[in-house]
Amino acid sequence: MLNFKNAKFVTAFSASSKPPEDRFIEVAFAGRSNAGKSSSLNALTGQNKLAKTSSKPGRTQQINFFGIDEKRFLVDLPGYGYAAVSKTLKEEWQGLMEGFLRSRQSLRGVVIIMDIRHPLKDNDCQMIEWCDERALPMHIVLTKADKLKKNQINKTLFAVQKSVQDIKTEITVQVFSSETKVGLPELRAKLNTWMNS
Ligand SMILES: Nc1nc2c(ncn2[C@@H]2O[C@H](COP(=O)(O)OP(=O)(O)O)[C@@H](O)[C@H]2O)c(=O)[nH]1
Ligand SMILES: [Mg+2]
Repeated sequence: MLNFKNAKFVTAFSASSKPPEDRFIEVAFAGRSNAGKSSSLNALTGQNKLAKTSSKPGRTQQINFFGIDEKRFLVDLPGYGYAAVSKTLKEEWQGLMEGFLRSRQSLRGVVIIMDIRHPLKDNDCQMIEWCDERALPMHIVLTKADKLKKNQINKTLFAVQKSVQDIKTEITVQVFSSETKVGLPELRAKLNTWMNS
């Protein structure tokens, strides 16, 4: 079992710098701004300040690498879909993310974080398309489940599963909450499977 509590920041790169060596094992975390990506990375690693959480969306403008051991890395992709940023900045993010997702050989899978109250927005579907085009496995994490009642949670889970059922590439869906930690063992198990194979 991987010890995610060992995770520490290693490096970052942006549109204007070079990515780190592409010869290890990586899982990327993607999601709309404010979906709860930083909080889920913090919950996963048991570190409250690993990935900055913020109620102000659109902050993370670079790709951050957190090392779990010498050859395994969690990759925090920039949040997308934040309306108040300029078109140029949006295009820059899009280019950075698309380039990374399409070409990165080290990637074993992509975790797509979605607010369970607002799943499968346009940008989420774009992510799924890029991953599907190169058969990169995906895991959708429906977070902030603590905000909904059980029947609403199940309804959304089934609806999202149904929406992605025709996708040929491996794609799984789970419920999560960084507040209550529901779904944390399931997320850990997924990452263990991806990063140990
Ligand atoms: N109730 C609840 N709030 C959450 C959860 N995850 C994140 N949040 C809140 O949602 C906001 C955005 O979270 P953050 O992790 O910074 O989102 P990011 O932009 O995707 O990295 C913050 O105010 C968090 O406290 C969750 O599981 N439950
Ligand atoms: Mg964040």
